[in-house]
Amino acid sequence: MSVTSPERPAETKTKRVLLAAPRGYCAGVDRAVVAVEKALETYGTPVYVRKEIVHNKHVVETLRERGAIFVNETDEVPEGGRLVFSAHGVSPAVRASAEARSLETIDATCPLVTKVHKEAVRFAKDDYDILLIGHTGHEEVEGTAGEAPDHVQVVNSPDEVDQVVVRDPDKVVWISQTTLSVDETMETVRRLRDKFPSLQDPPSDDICYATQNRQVAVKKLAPECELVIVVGSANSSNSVRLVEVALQSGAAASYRVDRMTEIKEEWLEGVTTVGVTSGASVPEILVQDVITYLADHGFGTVDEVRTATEDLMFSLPRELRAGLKAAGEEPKRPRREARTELPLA
Ligand code: 0O3
Ligand code: SF4
Repeated sequence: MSVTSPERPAETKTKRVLLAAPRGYCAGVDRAVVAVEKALETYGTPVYVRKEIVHNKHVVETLRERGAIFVNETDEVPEGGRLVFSAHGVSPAVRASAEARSLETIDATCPLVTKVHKEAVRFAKDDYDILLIGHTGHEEVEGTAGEAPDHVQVVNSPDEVDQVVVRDPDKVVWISQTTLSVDETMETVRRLRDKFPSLQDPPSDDICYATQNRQVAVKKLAPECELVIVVGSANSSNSVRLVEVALQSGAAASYRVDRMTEIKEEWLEGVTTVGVTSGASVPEILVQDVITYLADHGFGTVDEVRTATEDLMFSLPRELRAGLKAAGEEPKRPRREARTELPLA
């Protein structure tokens, strides 16, 4: 005897978005972007910016439209011109060349990057071999290494540890770029310590709070997602790391997009849960565009996955505060982004 069960519609799962929090702008990026905006408002054009103020296409394009002129080096700025140093920091050699051209500089280096510079200076003074974990060619690494070029060597990844040679294995310290993968960095440190048991740790975490918080949030949501979309530019180290973290934490797929228009419809095929986050240099509006796109494609439910709350805010660069005061302006400022944690209904 055969029993036929009545036809039942296939179970339909609700398509949803898990939205990471914290995500997007950190305190150092907020300060740097506001610094350029305020410099333009206070002094008018031209305001030159060395390198991208932060590694985000949209931010750079927007500031360029407002009159900022982005240059690669100080020698592209006319003598006596006004130059903003990017959030990633600069080496003493760059400062010296700006001074030699009598440039009016505004230093938008994130204070947490400056902290790492100071560590490099201090350990070099004590004649340590300094192993800087970071990516060769990244502006932050160039700036930090430039503080003590005779003492610093860059270690790009755990696999590079085998090649590291130091003068005295009992006088070695590691420091790092602020925007690395925490897990990969710890693996590099583990291998370094196997090789140099007396390896000294930096006085405090060099991978900053914002980088860590964004990775923790992605780790939490990724196991539930078939897809994680990370908003951020290709040259943004911390954004690229978020894709890696999502994949390592269980997301079936993860892609980085600069903006909503880069999302491919085929990514959504068979997907029920999409995770969304953004790097520390990414304006919230770009994330909201992604949320709107997903809602238009049936992902109307948005649940926030919050793992930390951030309220850190840095004061504007000293030179700019002085300039604002001289111009009779209040140097205090609101945070640039009034953050919307969830899309407006
Ligand atoms: O260092 P990274 O490439 O991640 O730079 P972003 O994307 O501009 O993010 C801000 C980080 C920063 C300015 C240095 O820590
Ligand atoms: Fe500063 Fe961290 Fe933001 Fe870099 S990611 S600008 S170190 S707060």
